[in-house]
Amino acid sequence: MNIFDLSGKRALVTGGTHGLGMAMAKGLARAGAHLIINDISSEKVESALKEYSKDGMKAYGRLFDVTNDTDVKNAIASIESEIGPIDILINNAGIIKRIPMVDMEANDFRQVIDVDLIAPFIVSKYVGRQMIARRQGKIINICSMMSELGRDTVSAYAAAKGGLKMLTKNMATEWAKYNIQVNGIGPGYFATEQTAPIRVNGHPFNDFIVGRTPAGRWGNPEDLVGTAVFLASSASDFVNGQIIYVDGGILATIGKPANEV
Ligand code: NAP
Ligand code: GCO
Repeated sequence: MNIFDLSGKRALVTGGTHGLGMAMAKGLARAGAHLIINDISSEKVESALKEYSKDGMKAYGRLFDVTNDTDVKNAIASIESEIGPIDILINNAGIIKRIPMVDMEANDFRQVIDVDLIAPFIVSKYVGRQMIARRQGKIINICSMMSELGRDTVSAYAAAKGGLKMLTKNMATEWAKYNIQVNGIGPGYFATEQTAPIRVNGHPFNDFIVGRTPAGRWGNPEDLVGTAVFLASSASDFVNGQIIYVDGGILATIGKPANEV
């Protein structure tokens, strides 16, 4: 019996058209799941669907803004009626704004909180109602190092990801009794579009992160697949309210001086 088998399961991945979302979605598909991929850009949904089908993966595309309550409510209802029950939800969609707090406009702060914290609440609410009725489900919230650590210029992001960690624990508290497992993944620093501006060769942050990470490298999106499949499968049926950090050891260490070998 393969407790990591996801055959016949349907997985909704928000922001699943590229980056970490696509890598985790492909991992779930390789374990047998059918995919529903969301984004706000129709071009990105179309090109992502071509890539999934090229890899022989069954994927449906759904265009909706995860921050728009009515959009989400209608999208979940149409997915459940046209495609089928959602067994797995990955709240992956996210944005970041790197602005010193003293220079940050309240609306910029609000926008980050909207996408990175309020949207996981909204999407989980409508998917959760169906999972509660079916007495089963898996929800995975994509947290961050900023769920635990602060960093210059990312105040809104840290506030959102810190909040998402606690939302994950509270969702587990409310829904575990319905056989719904809610957990989080906290990626370290991964090579995606989101980190491209700080991952430039010679950029001080790039060298800092490579030195600050005991593994001595940036994460590859595929490094998240094992943890995503574990938290989406029956292998984690008694795991609830946990944040699994996949960070190459960043949170395990105080780090070392740059010139120390
Ligand atoms: P990314 O490449 O920027 O992907 C983010 C995805 O979210 C994109 O598909 C984006 O769509 C989508 N999105 C943004 N706003 C949306 C909205 N309102 N409605 C629907 N979709 C929306 O970022 P990533 O690096 O893959 O990150 C994915 C998740 O992991 C994020 O939550 C991020 O905070 C988290 N994370 C990333 C890292 C890292 O090192 N990369 C580390 C820790 C945590 P568009 O492209 O169309 O805007
Ligand atoms: C940043 C990065 C981080 C990563 C990630 C770390 O500017 O510090 O973008 O926020 O995306 O969240 O775990």
